[in-house]
Amino acid sequence: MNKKDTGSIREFTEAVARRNPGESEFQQAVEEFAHDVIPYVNTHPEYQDHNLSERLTEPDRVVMFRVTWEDDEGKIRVNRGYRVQHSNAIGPYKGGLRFHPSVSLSVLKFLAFEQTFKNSLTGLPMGGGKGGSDFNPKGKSEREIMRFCQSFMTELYRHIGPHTDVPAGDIGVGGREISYLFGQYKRLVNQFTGVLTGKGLSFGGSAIRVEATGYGTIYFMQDVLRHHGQSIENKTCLVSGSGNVALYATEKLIQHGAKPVTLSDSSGFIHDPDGFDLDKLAWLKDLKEVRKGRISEYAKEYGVEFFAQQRPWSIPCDLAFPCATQNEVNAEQARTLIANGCIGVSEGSNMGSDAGAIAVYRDAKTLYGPAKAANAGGVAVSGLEMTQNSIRMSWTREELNNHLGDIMRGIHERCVEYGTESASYVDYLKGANIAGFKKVADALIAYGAA
Ligand code: NDP
Ligand code: 2IT
Repeated sequence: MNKKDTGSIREFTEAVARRNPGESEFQQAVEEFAHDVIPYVNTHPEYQDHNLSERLTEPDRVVMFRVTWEDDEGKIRVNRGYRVQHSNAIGPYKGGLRFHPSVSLSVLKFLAFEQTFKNSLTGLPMGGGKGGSDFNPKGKSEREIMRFCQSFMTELYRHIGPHTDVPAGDIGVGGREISYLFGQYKRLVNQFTGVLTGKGLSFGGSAIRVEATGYGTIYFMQDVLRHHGQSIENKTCLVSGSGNVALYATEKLIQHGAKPVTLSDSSGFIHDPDGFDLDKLAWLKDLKEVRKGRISEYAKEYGVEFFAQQRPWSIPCDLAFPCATQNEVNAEQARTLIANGCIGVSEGSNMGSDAGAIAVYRDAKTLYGPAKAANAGGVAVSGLEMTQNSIRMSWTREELNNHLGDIMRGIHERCVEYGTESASYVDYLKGANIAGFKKVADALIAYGAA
C-alpha cells in the first residue's frame, strides 16, 4: 500500500507545509480539508493506494506572468498576473479572477484548491482553477481598467479556452472587467466562444449570474434552517462586505422576510437597526455598483452609525453572512457572535472563517455553512452559462433561479449525507469536504496514474 494514503492529519499537513513554504492561506485550506478527508480515507480502503491526498494538493499547473499597461499619465506600470489550474479531473478548469493588492500565489492556490471541491459539490462537470493579479482597481479610471484588462488577457488567452479553462469574476472583477477581458479574447482568437462567464446579457451572459452567489448563500441557509425545523423569516442578520455577493445576499434576505442590519467595506461597517429595505438597497446598489462610493456614505444619508475599521460581528444577531474576504471571522469574533445569540453562519466569502472560528462553531454546534457549499451558487450559474453558450440558447431568470434553488438543495443533501453527526447536528464542513472529495477522487482513480 502506498504509505501516503493513510496516516495522521499532522504528518500530511506538515508535508504540504514543507512543499509550500510561506503559503499560509494555501496551507490553511489544505488543513481544513485534511481534517475531514484523511480520517475518511483511513477508514475507506477503496480510496487508499492511489496517493490521492498528495495528487490533490499539487495544482496541475501554475502560470505566472508580467502584465504591463499604460496609466493615464503615460507611465508604464507593471503588475503580476496568475492562473492556477488546480484540477481538471471532472471538467475544464473553472473559477474566478481576483484583482486586489493582496493577491499572491498562496491566496490563489487556496482559492483554486477550494474551487475544485466546490465545483464538484455542484454536481456539474467543472474542474477547479483561480487567477488574478495584484492590480488595485481602486482609484483607477475607466480607461486604465480597460487597458489593464486588455494587457492581462493578452497573456492569459493562450492558457484558457471554452474546453480548457473558463475564468469568471471574483473580488475586483465584475461585469465591466469581464466585458473588457472577453472583448480582448475575442479579438485575439477571432472566435466567439463561452470562454468567460459573467458576461453581459447581450453577448451570452446568464440572466442571474450577478445575483447567483448572494442568492445561493441565502438559499443554502434556508435549506439548513428547514432541515432543523426553522425558517429565515424575521431573523436579524449581519452581512459583511458590500460588493457583488453582499448586496444580493441582502436582497434575498429582504425578499424572504429576514432583517439584514449591517454591511461593510474595508474601511468599516454600517449598522441600521431598522434593517435595510428594497428602497435602501436600491440606494446602496447605486452607491456601490454605479458611483463606486464608500459604505460610510450610507451612514450620512440615513443617519445611522458607521464603525470605522471594524467588522460587524459584535452586533447581536440570529444569523451571520460573511461576504467580504478570507479570514474575516476569527475565534474571538465567533465566540461573540454565539454569545449574542447567533445560531447560524453561511459563508458568501471563500474561507470567510479562520481555523479558530471553525473550532468555536464546531464546539457550539453552530449551523455553519462553509464557503465551498454555501457560495457555490455563483459558479453553478456560471456552469449553466457555459451550457447555454454551448447550445447557443438562453434561459429565463425564472428557469435559472429554479435551477439555482435545485442545485443548492442538492449540495445541502450531499452535506447532510456525509456530515450528519447526530439527530440534531450536521457538520456541514465535514459533509462538504467528503462529498466534494469523493467525486474528484473517483475520477482520478478511474484515470490510473494520470
Ligand atoms: P467585490 O469586489 O464585489 O466586493 C468585495 C467586498 O469585500 C467589498 O465590499 C470590499 O471592500 C470587501 N473587501 C475586500 N477585501 C477586503 C478586506 N481585505 N478587508 C475588508 N473588506 C474587504 O467581491 P465579491 O462580492 O465578488 O466577493 C466577495 C467574496 O465572495 C470573496 O471572498 C469572493 O472570493 C467570494 N465569492 C465571490 C463569488 C462571485 O461570484 N463574485 C462567488 C463565490 C465566492 P472594499 O471595496 O473597501 O475593498
Ligand atoms: O469563488 C467562486 O466560486 C467564484 N468567484 C465564481 C467562479 C465562477 O467561475 O463563476
